[in-house]
Amino acid sequence: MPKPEVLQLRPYSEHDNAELERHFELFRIFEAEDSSSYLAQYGGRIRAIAGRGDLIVDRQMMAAMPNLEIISVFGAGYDGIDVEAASEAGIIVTNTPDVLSGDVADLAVALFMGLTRDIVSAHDYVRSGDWSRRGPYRLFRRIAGQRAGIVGLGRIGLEIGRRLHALGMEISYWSRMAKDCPEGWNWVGDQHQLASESQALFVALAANEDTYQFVDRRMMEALGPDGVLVNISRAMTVDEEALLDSLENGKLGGAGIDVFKGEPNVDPRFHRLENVIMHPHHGSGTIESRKEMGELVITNLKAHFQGQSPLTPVNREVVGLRASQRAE
Ligand code: 8YV
Repeated sequence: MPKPEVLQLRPYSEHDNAELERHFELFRIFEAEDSSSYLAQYGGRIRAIAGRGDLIVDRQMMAAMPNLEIISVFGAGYDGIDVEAASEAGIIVTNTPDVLSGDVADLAVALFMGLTRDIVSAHDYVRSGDWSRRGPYRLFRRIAGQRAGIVGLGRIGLEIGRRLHALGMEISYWSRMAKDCPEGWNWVGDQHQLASESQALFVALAANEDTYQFVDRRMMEALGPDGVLVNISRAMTVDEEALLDSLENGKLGGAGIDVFKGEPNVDPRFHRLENVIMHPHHGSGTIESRKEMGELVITNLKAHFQGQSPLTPVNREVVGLRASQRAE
């Protein structure tokens, strides 16, 4: 049996690359000098894409692959994919949710604790010898009893809340509608009100056109000079210009940031700030998460080509449609 043809947008881990190769005929577009002519040459053969959430697959690109059936995304986020265009063309889109939620939530909490207990500067204080020269370090605010606000209570937001609750924090959240969540968590339907009632705000939104710069200057100022903002979602969910202004002029106390506009290039204004902890978009960056993400990317593709439904579709309706067409 010939292997289904898969367009690979970027290399994966060695293990995942080998697994992909075992099951599919790979077209590694990232090795091509000119991707448009590569697509013009091979687009007609491609039946699937192995991608990543932030890598663009737009309407035009899909049109260059008339036999495309499925886009399998490595990542929970799929903001690079035009899902509407995919659905219109009957193309299934899958992602890798759940397997990384705990690890991303761990990082959110680590960034928060790193900020509130000043881990980076305190570490330098010891290492530089300042401790013996200048005496005891400054005092912090206790974490237990603080009010946490979670913006977006999806899978990752829920895991963040569970961890913060275990630390003794009060949990409130914003989402369009109240969600099924642990008892005692408080739904706040107005994001600005949530910010004004919170001491720490955790952004766990899915990135799409509705959430573009959802966390605005007003929210940052409502959070205030003693408040901290943590973003482990996507840079576009936060107004980065407003964030930098607010951190520079002290209207916002601090920020823990895993995601940046234009990453891996980071606005140099971030480099000069003392009240931030930064991380290189690595919330899912554990061996375990990445392994399970890779497995899920491949399992989704394999299931589809074996005539089954993929495990984690984003546009479920297309899967249903395809299944009913197969049954006819
Ligand atoms: C990246 C992520 O996919 O899951 C997401 O949405 O942003 C990450 O897990 C990962 O960093 C690979 O680049």
